[in-house]
Amino acid sequence: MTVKNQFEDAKKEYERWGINVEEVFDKLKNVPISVHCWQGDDVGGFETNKESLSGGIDVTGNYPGKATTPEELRQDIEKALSLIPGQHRVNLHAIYAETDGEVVERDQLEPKHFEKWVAWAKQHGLGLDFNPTLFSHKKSEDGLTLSHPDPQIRQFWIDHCIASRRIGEYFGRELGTPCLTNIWIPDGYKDVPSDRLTPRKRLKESLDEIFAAKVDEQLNIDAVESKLFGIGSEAFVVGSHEFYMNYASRNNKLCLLDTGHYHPTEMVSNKISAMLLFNEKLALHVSRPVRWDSDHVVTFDDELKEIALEIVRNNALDQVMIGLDFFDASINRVAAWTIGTRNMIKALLYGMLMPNEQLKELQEKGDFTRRLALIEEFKTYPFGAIWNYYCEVMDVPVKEQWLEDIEDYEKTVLTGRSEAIDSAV
Ligand code: RNT
Ligand code: ZN
Repeated sequence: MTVKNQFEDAKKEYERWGINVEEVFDKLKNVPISVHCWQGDDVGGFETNKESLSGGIDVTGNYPGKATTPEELRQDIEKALSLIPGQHRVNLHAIYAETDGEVVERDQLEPKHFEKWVAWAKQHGLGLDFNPTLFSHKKSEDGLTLSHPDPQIRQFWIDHCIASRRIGEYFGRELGTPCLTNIWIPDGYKDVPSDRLTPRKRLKESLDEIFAAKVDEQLNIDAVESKLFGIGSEAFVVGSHEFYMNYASRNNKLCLLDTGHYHPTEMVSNKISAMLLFNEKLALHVSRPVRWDSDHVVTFDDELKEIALEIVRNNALDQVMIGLDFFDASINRVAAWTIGTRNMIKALLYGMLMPNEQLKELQEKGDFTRRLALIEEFKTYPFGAIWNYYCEVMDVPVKEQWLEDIEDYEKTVLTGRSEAIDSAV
């Protein structure tokens, strides 16, 4: 049976529940996922005076073929995007600036340092998102940035964040789609603090200064990302969830929820509806924590499906800006992007193929037996046949066929890269 025949049979089963699969495809095609560039080079970046990764995050593994230049990184992203159905966005960090070998301090970064990224994004019809980088730097060596007691260090990071918002504005203007510029800082303490209020007060003041700089809100959307703990900030993180949730709502900024930044049994899927009632928009970093904020590649697991369901059944596709955030250097990095991004899209499709209206009614009526029964039965509906056909009509490889492309790419492109490094040593 062809992919199409399997699809036709499967479609009938969903149609019995009033689910219009073609309409679902049209909807899904228009959902952009913001694909993080940093999976491609282990959050390295291309700074001339590059420091090693710090800020309480870590990448493990040394799979060969890592991108070491912007050209290689773009080539790898292109490869991954060619295997992912739909039109998406790319999420950059300030450390991915291209300064032609010149040392440009982060507070001095300008739109011109991202011209090549913009030209590339235009060429491929991609939107760009952005992040100031407040880690992997001498001025964040002690794990403090915007909440630092030293006003000069604070100012440096404030200026970097303002410069970043202007770069975001430039992306928005050039690409005709607003850029989400997300601020995440590592600030915190390894051990029990003797004062939690003062650093939080300083962070609040720093953010006020950053957002006081005028940037066109039509072109750049500001977000703030909280965290629970990091490596070296196990006891206290200044920018906690409550801190940013309040800050964002008071200041009309977006709250960004990273799925790895909560207690292990605390689920982001359960937060989405609550956030949407009080905010026009919400941003996500979809990741996969394994025992800690480990940033594993996103898999098609229950929580991913639940997140997708919450977005879909609440008609919130226009309100939730979906971004990914994982970095695994123990497997082929292009495959990591492909697996994680395809899973995110697959989960949205899964959510769209549930009889959501009927399930809501059952709950309202108090019929919890049917609610549970249907949710469980739909888990083995022929979802795979619909997904495969979606990939086919979107002109990307069906099922595991994409692996061949990656294996070929590894042989012809990535392996050559590691050899080049080896022979240089
Ligand atoms: C760190 C945050 C943050 C980073 C990226 C690189 O815990 O999740 O979003 O992963 O900015
Ligand atoms: Zn994140």
